[in-house]
Amino acid sequence: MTQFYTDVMGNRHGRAAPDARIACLVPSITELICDLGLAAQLVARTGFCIHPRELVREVPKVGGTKDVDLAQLEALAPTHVVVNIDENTRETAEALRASVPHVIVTHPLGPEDNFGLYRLLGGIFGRETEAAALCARLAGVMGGIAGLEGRRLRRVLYLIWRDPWMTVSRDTYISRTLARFHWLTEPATADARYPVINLPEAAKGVDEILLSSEPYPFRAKQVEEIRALCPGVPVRIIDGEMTSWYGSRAIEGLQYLSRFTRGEAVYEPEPPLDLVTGDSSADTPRPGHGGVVYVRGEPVVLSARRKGSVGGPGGMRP
Ligand code: B12
Repeated sequence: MTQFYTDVMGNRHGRAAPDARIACLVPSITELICDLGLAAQLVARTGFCIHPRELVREVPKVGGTKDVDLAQLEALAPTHVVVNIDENTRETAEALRASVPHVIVTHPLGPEDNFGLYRLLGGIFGRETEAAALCARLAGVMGGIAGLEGRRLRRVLYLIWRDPWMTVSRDTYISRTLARFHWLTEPATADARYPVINLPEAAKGVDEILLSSEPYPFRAKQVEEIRALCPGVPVRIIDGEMTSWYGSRAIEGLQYLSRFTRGEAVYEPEPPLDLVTGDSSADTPRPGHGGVVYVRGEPVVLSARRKGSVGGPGGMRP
């Protein structure tokens, strides 16, 4: 009997042939595909699909998550393309349906949805063992945070963009992930999944403002700017890959948040990506660790070498 795997749109996908050609337009899922042992079958990715660096380096890039070069992608003849409702546009998915046999649609909305994501891709591409191993690791980490029930509720404003200031609504992966640690994002209700806000207004009454390191590359300069706009509210940079990358990174992400929500985690900024193409640092070697780290939101200079790189977004186009 043929087995089918159903994606979030209700599309059924059979078991792929061993030589399936996979394109992935979702950065965090590209990493998952590699962690499932499928890197050799990846024929296309976006410029923002940067992990695992060594494995994706050789995979052709077909634009950004929102501006996919369809002609370039189709020329690579994928049999399967993985998209996500938040990351990609409906137009991209619909256009691809005309030429690609399988468009796999994803939309994880909380850490628990990673189990289904691992099983969906593991099932379609014959990597059940690898998917089961990831599920076991995730279950272990989620079991570890289940005992935080006594924790005090903390109200946070999580900023993802500047000019205009944007945040996340409660039904997003980021918000639901933070909620696992009893951190509730404000505002409690919003008319968009990623609402534009009036910053000083939205910060009223929150315990802390979190600046996500992506998609806007918030750095020390913006910490100062926001402290001035919202006096008295603590401001801290948080590693956006740890809060918004569903897929295999979610396991590390939950561990990071366990530490971060206890005030222990450090965010060490890397050189930012080019905001338009993701290109500038995706394939170029990054400087080693060292430089500036953030300890409880405060920049701490570890070495003089990167001191100058932290003050501003240098070369980026927000
Ligand atoms: C909100 C936001 C996010 C959110 C949500 C996802 C998203 N990308 O929209 C979060 C914080 C999770 C996020 C993460 C990332 N983001 Co972002 N993000 C934004 C932001 C600030 C606003 C976009 C927005 O308004 N989205 C909400 C609206 C458009 O989407 P929507 O209402 O949900 O509507 C869409 C869906 O409903 C979808 N849809 C509806 N029905 C269906 C059906 C199907 C089948 C599908 C597929 C889609 C679909 O189509 C609609 C139109 O896109 C923009 C910058 C900006 N100011 O525009 C960057 C931006 C989109 N992000 C970007 C990037 C690169 C990322 C990251 C890769 C991080 C990074 N390196 O910067 C990550 C990836 C995370 C991952 N898991 O892999 C880039 C894309 C660049 C490009 N040229 O393509 C932008 C433009 C920022 C930039 N650098 O300029 N991001």
